[in-house]
Amino acid sequence: NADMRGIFSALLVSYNEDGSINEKGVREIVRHNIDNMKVDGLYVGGSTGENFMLSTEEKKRIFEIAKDAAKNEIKLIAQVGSINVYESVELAKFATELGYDAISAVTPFYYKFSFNEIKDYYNTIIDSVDNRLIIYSIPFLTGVDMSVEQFGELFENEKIIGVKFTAADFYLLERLRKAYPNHLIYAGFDEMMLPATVLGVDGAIGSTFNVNGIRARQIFDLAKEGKIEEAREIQHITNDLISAILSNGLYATLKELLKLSGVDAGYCRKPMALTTDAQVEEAKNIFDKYVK
Ligand code: NGF
Repeated sequence: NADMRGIFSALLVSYNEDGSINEKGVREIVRHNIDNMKVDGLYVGGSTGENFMLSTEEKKRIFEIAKDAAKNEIKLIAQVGSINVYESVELAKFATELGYDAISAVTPFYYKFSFNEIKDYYNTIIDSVDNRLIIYSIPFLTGVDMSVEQFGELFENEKIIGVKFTAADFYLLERLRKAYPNHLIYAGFDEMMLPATVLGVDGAIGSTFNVNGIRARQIFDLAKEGKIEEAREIQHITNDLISAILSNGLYATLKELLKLSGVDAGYCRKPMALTTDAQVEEAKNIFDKYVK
């Protein structure tokens, strides 16, 4: 599974003001990530794509557009997780037929599912397709925390090849790295990429790589080479950028920054609000300072 290592942008999706998908915009975001951010791959249908607010048909359409625009130039991961596991299976089959290199699924959320139910969810999804699966663990949004041993139980299924680790628990990250040296671990918090890389992650999946992909790769490569001080300098600039983005509204600001780079990134989808004039103004300042 070494082919899946590297820097993956969590794909932003361009929506029109009425919430419909802006296909031209999505294509431009995909190309910007490939041509200008030089990413190794895209994570399609994640939190960053505002995926959990979409219909099944819309999710499929985004998988299709991303695949078509990426033209086999990079690796593609399709996030198919949903608390409707039947939808997840349908999406897993769809993405696999499109040629996605792997699928991923968020831990089922909202209800307090038992670990055995979570395990059954993952096995049901991946056993329905001839593909590989990456667990999407994001406890601060899902409330689902899993132990080293529970990850091991999921990894007993050979088609479950790794985890996207969006957590600040570096003790757990280190324990996972030691216990499962041959599974893929992706760092999920861009602002903590350097410590995660020092602990040996295989790659990173992040929203801010849509605008900061070049610096993200520098941090990753420098850390792998042991050039920690140089990597830290770039992480400092990156985190100045990320904290400015977070203060101004994460996805809305990323979209404004893309627009300033000439990419038709559109709007967020309800219930997320449309961008205010003040947010647009602040995005210009952020762009001039860190992105231009
Ligand atoms: O946006 C979130 C959740 N997390 C992303 C990333 O882990 C999510 C992270 O890049 C993702 O990959 C996806 O599913 O789309 C952060 O946005 C970033 O580190 C800033 O905090 O809040």
